[in-house]
This record gives sequence, C-alpha cells and structure tokens, in this order.
Amino acid sequence: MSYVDRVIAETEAKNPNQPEFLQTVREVLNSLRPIVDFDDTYERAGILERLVEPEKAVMFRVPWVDDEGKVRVNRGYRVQFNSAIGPYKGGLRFHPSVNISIIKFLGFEQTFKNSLTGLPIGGGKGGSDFDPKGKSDGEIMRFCQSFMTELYRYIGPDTDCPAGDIGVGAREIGYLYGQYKRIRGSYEAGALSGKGLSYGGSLGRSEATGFGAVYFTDEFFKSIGKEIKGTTFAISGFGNVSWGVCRKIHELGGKVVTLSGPDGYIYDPDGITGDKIDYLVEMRSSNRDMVKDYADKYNVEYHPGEKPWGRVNADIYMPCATQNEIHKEDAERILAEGHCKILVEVSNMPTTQEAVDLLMENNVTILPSKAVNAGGVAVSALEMSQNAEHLSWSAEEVDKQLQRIMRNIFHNIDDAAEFYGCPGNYISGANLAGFQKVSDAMLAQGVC
Ligand code: 2IT
Repeated sequence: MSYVDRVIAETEAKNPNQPEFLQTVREVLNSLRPIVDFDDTYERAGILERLVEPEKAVMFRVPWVDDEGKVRVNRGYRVQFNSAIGPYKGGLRFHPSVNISIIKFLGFEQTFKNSLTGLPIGGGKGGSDFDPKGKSDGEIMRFCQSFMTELYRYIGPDTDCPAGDIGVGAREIGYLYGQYKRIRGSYEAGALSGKGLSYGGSLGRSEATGFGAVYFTDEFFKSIGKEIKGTTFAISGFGNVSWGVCRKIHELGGKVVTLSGPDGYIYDPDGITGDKIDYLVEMRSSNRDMVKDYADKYNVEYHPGEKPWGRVNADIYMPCATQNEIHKEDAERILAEGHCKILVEVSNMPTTQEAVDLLMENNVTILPSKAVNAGGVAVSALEMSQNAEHLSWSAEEVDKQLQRIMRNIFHNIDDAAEFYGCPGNYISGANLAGFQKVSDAMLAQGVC
C-alpha cells in the first residue's frame, strides 16, 4: 500500500464521523502523490500522519443569557492545526451547521492556503454552532463575550490569531476583541484580525477576499488571453465575499448577474452594480438571511429553493456561499447548459469530489478555493504586521500587496502543476505548492 493510501485509510478509521474533514484530506493527500510517493523522506518523518492531526483542538461550553432571560448553551471550538510556518491563523464561523468535522476541514484547508500566501502564518479555525440569525445586538454581544472568556487562553499575537468567517463580521470581532483586551489587561491588537479601523484594523480587509478572488481570476485570464471586461459571472451568496466580488468585477467592466441565499437565487440580467451592491450590506445587516428581498426591491427574477448552477447563461460560475453547494447533479446541469467552462471557487470547498471529477473529465477548468480566496487571510496577515509595528498602511499599499500576493499565487500553483506533471490542474497545483513550504518547515523542525 502506498504511503498516501495508508494515511488516508488510517485517517478514515480514526475519524469515521467527519465527512467534510475526510473529503478534504482525501483530495489533498491524493494530489500529493507526485511528491511523497517518490521520496521516502516524507514517510520516514511521518509528515502526512502529522499533517492530518491537529496540534491542538479545544471544544468548550458557551453559556449566555438571551433577551428573555433564558439561559442558552452553545458549543465553541478552536482547532490549531499546524504551526510549522507561523502562528495559527484562521477564521471563526458562527453557524448552526458548525461541528468538529467542519472546523477540522476548514483548519486543514487553511494550513495549505496560508502557506500559499507566502506569509508566515500557520493554519487554524474555530467557531460555534451559535445561529446569529434573528439575534439582537445585545444577544450577539453577550454570546461573543462568553465565547472569548474561554477562547482567550489559547490565542495571542504570536500564538493564534482568529478572524471572521461566515456569521462573524466587524461587529462580532469588535465584541470579541473588547472582551479579550479586558481579560488580558493589555492591548494586543494582533490577537484578532478583521478589526475596525479605529482600533487596529487594516484598510482593505473587508474587501480583501472578494477583491483577491477577482485579481486571481484576472491573472488566470491573462494566461489564457481573456479579460474580466465584458465577461458575465454567476455567483452565489450575498455576504461579505460576494459583495467584494461584485464591486471588483463591476469596477473592471465585468457583470455579475446572480446572487443566492438559503432561500433561493435571483437573476438580474442588467448586472449587480452601483447602489445594488450597497444593498447587499443592508440585506446582511437585516439578519433575515433572504435573497428574495433583492428581487422584491429591484423587481428581478427570484427562484426559490434553487442555485444558479447550470440555470443561467454565464461565462464564469463563482460559488461564494459555503461548502458543498455544487453537487454531481449541478455539475451535470452545468455541462448540459454547456456555456460555462470555468469554475472559480471562492467559498471554501464549494464543490463535492464527484462534481469536481465530472467537471474536470469534461474539460471545465477549476480554480480551487484555497488559492482563490487566500486574499482574505493574506490581508489579515498584513493587519498582524501593521499591529506588530504599531502603524497602519494606506489603502493603496494594502491593495498593491494584495494584488502582488494573488498574482504570485496563481503563478506558483500554475508552475507546481506543470512541474509535477499535471499542467492546468490547479487543484493539484495548489495542494502541491502549499505542501512544499509546510513540509520543508516540518522536516527542518524535527518530530514535533
Ligand atoms: O477562510 C478564510 O480564509 C477566512 N475565513 C479568513 C481567515 C483570516 O484569518 O482572515
């Protein structure tokens, strides 16, 4: 049995109830064969066995009191996956679907993504099954304070720096930071990123994931002689990432024609532009979590219970919502519709393995999320740097760095795919390029 097959089998046996985690482990390890199956250095050092086991994982009770005075209890998590190249870094997700499998999948992915940025950040992820939908501001604050009252023990500017993810935006980071500062009794701004501009946040962080995804796409387009200008995009989601994507695509002369929410999708053939983009922010802060509101306001098509994949004519599909939203049936519909040949994954692992296989067999190019969405965590790392030097950089400086980082990532994964004999397979290219730096650092540091 090959090294990769053995470690996959052992990981499956050890984590039988963690489907999302096993999905990413299988995908990543299978693509590392060109490195680890031909050089027994990795097996002798137990690199893969160590990579799939988080350095530390904490699960904790988060008790809080709701507006009716009732005691509620949620579950909190922080998984510190890998610190070979830097302090753990990765977001916090507050969503009812959160469980240990989801957090481990995100933390494992984050290790490779963070390596791709070229910045010194390890991988981690955390969150809670807390549902922010319909909660009052006071409830959100009390929840965040309770969450941090346990989490503070494990984080710090040189230990672990959490940030936002689904359900955790500027407001939540503010409440989390306030409580952290109060407990620690010192101003350690670098312990959290995604902070507000008045207390150590970085210009450009809120746009970074969306803008970075478009810069990355633009660099890929250049390599195939295409332009954002005049290109039509179908995207999902309507959160922070979708907002950044809409803004940058519009700025570069492209057009986004769909959005989606848990309730369905909208189709706006004129494009999501101008004040319609601002309206996304309003929709999000309404806490209703419904994309129908957009259709009502702008009088466009609304399709309840559906996603846009294969249902609209667009050049590029860009999932920006959550994991596993493109299944085999969606891939079949995309192929039958026939127009779209490029899938740009923006949300983490939006495509199931079956759908990936089917699309790739039929010559659809997939740009993988761990490369495409790395701009978010990259600017988070720039925020840590600014905090460490007690300075803040101009918006132009941050944007310049973000562009450089995203364009480099594209070339690095493109080169890795080429070098290891799978040209154009950007999924493998990203895993191989991300693995190189992490495994070099692990080898150098001995068994730890
Ligand atoms: O998935 C991600 O990369 C994020 N949610 C951002 C993490 C970060 O530390 O900024």
